[in-house]
Amino acid sequence: MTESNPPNWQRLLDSPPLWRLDGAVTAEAGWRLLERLDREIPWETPTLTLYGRRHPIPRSQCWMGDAEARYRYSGQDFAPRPWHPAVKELGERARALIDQLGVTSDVNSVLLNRYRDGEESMGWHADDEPELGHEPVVAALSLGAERPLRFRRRQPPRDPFNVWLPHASLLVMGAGVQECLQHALLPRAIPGLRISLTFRRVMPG
Ligand SMILES: O=C(O)CCC(=O)C(=O)O
Repeated sequence: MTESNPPNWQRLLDSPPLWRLDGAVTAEAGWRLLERLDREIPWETPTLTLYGRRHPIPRSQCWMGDAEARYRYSGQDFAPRPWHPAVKELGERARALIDQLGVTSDVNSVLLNRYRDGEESMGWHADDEPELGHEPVVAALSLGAERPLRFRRRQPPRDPFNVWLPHASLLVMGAGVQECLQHALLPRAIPGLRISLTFRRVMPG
């Protein structure tokens, strides 16, 4: 952690900046939220076309946010679902926490991802869609099973590394992360449900 960081935030990478805060919500509140979101979110499993064949994504997800926060992801257009009250509250909490870092995070939307077990995953990508604007800040709240988010540089040397995401932690990917790095949640023999909420700002089109 560098001196300029508020207490409790861990600075995991200097450039581009990556921070993690453990206990962004209490563990107990986090377990209740995990169970509630699992039950109440309208989870979907869209299909992707890869080499001309359609495949369901290996997880389920839900795009949620302000009405104007339309998002294109992997070639598909997602209109946001209206905020679930618990998710809205978490977004406000995430925003207040990110403010402590002195970075701008005008959150207006969130991608929720649900991984039923370690076999479910998300492949290499960067959150660099044009509607996220220049150097977006993306913050991921993790609930449930602790899994590593793997990062690598876009250019050689790739220098891959893991960031473990404990239950109730908040990872903040600051300015430049999406331009310099890719990330993935790779399959891993780790049992248990995990839900992540990746808060972001989509520029109204
Ligand atoms: O589940 C995670 O922590 C990763 C989610 C992610 O990479 C994304 O929403 O872009």
